[in-house]
Amino acid sequence: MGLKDDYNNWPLGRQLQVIFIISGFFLTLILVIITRFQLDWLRDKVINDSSRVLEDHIIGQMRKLGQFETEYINNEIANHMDQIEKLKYIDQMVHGYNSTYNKCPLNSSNTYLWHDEVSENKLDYTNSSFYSRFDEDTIESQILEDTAMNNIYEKIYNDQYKSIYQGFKEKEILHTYPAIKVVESDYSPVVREWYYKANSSSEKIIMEEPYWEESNSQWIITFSMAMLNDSNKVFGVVAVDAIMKNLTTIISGKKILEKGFLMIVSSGGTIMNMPKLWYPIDSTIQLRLFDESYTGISETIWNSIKSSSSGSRHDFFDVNGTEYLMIKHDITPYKDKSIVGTL
Ligand SMILES: *[C@@H]1O[C@H](CO)[C@@H](O)[C@H](O)[C@H]1NC(C)=O
Ligand SMILES: *[C@@H]1O[C@H](CO)[C@@H](O)[C@H](O)[C@H]1NC(C)=O
Ligand SMILES: *[C@@H]1O[C@H](CO)[C@@H](O)[C@H](O)[C@H]1NC(C)=O
Ligand SMILES: *[C@@H]1O[C@H](CO)[C@@H](O)[C@H](O)[C@H]1NC(C)=O
Ligand SMILES: *[C@@H]1O[C@H](CO)[C@@H](O)[C@H](O)[C@H]1NC(C)=O
Ligand SMILES: *[C@@H]1O[C@H](CO)[C@@H](O)[C@H](O)[C@H]1NC(C)=O
Ligand SMILES: *[C@@H]1O[C@H](CO)[C@@H](O)[C@H](O)[C@H]1NC(C)=O
Ligand SMILES: CC(=O)N[C@H]1CO[C@H](CO)[C@@H](O)[C@@H]1O
Repeated sequence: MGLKDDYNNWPLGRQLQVIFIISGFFLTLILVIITRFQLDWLRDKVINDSSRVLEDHIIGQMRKLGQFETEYINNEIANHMDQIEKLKYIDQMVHGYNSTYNKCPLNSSNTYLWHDEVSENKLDYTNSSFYSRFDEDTIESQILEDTAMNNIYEKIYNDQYKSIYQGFKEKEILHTYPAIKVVESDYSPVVREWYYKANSSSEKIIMEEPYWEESNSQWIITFSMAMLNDSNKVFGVVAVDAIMKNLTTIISGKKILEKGFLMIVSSGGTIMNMPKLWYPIDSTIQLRLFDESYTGISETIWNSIKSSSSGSRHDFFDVNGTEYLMIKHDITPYKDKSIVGTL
C-alpha cells in the first residue's frame, strides 16, 4: 500500500528511480478472450450446430477485432513517437546542431527557474525547471541556452502528457516541464534507463515498460530519444511521460459476446486493463498474466504465447477450471521506424 500511495507525490527524480527498477519490459500484445462456455452457449442457443463452423467463425471475428484494436494502439503509440522525434529536432536546433538554421528561431530567456525554487511535491505548469548535481553558477550559460525550449512546451503540452524532460551529458543537467523539485542531492539523469538506453541506441526511440500511477488511476509510458551534435555524438536525451488513459479506457469498454474481453499486456506480462471478471480483491495489486495462482497461466505458457505468431490461438483454463479461448496480437508501432521495446 505505502509505496503505491506515496508514489505519485514523489518528485520526478524519485519516481524515475522506481521506474528504473520496474522497467526493462515493453508493451507487447493485445489478447482477445472469450470463454468456452460462451461459445457453447452460443452454439446451442443460436445455431445448435455441432460442427466446428461456428467456432471457426467466432475465432475469425476475434482475429479481426484484434487486428483492428492493434491498429488503433499502434497509431496512438506512433503519435508519441512522432512527438519525441520532433522534440529531438527542436532541441538539436536550439543548441545549434542543425545546418538548416544559421540561428535558432526560438529565443532564449535571460532567467530560469532552478528546481529548488519549486515547492516539493508540486508540478508547476507555468515554468520549466533545471537541476544539476553540479554547482549552478558553472552551468548558467548552458541552462540559458535551453530556455529556448520554454517557447514550445506550453504549445505542445496537452492532457496526453504528464511531463516532458531532457537530460544533458554535460554537467548532467535535467530540464523538465512542468517544473518540479528534485529531492535527491546526487540525482543524475545520465544513469537513468530512459537516458542510457537512448544513448546506446542513438537512432532509436526507446519505449519503457508501462507503470501504474495510483492517484490518477492511469498508466504511463516513457518514450525517449537521443539528441546528436554535428559529429553525430549524443549530447543529451529528450523524454516524455505519455498518459495511456484513453487507450486503456477504450480497450476496456469492448465486450465480445457479453463476457468476452480484450486485454493489453506488456511484454513483461503486466496486464494494463484488468477485466472486471478477473479483478483482484485488492485492486492496488498489478497482476501479471503469468501470476498463475490467479490467472491459471504459467510463466512457461506465457513465454510460448509471447513467442508465437500474431493472430495465434491459445486456449487455457483459469484457476476455477473455466476454459478460455484466446487470440494474441503483437503490438508493433511504426514498422518502418526503429523502436527499441517491441518484440
Ligand atoms: C440442440 O441439439 C441437441 C441434440 O442435437 C438437442 O438435444 C437440443 O435440444 C438442441 N437445442 C436447442 C436449443 O434446440
Ligand atoms: C533539421 O531540422 C529539420 C526540420 O526542422 C529536420 O527535418 C532535419 O532532419 C534536421 N536536421 C538535423 C541534422 O537534425
Ligand atoms: C525573438 O526575438 C526577436 C527580437 O527581440 C523578436 O523579433 C522575435 O519575434 C522573437 N521570436 C520569438 C519566437 O519570440
Ligand atoms: C553514451 O554512449 C557513449 C558511446 O557509446 C558511451 O561512451 C557513454 O559512456 C554513454 N553514456 C552513458 C551515460 O551511458
Ligand atoms: C560532439 O560531441 C563530442 C562528444 O561529446 C565532442 O567530442 C565533439 O566535439 C562534438 N562535436 C560538435 C561539433 O559539437
Ligand atoms: C482522450 O479522451 C478525452 C476525453 O474523452 C478526449 O477529450 C481526448 O481528445 C482523448 N484523447 C485522444 C488522444 O484521443
Ligand atoms: C474463482 O472462484 C472463486 C470462488 O468462487 C472466486 O472468488 C474467484 O473470483 C474466481 N476467480 C476467477 C478468476 O474467476
Ligand atoms: C523564474 C522564472 O522564470 N519564473 C517565471 C515562471 O513563469 C511565469 C509565467 O510565465 C513568469 O512570470 C516567471 O517569471
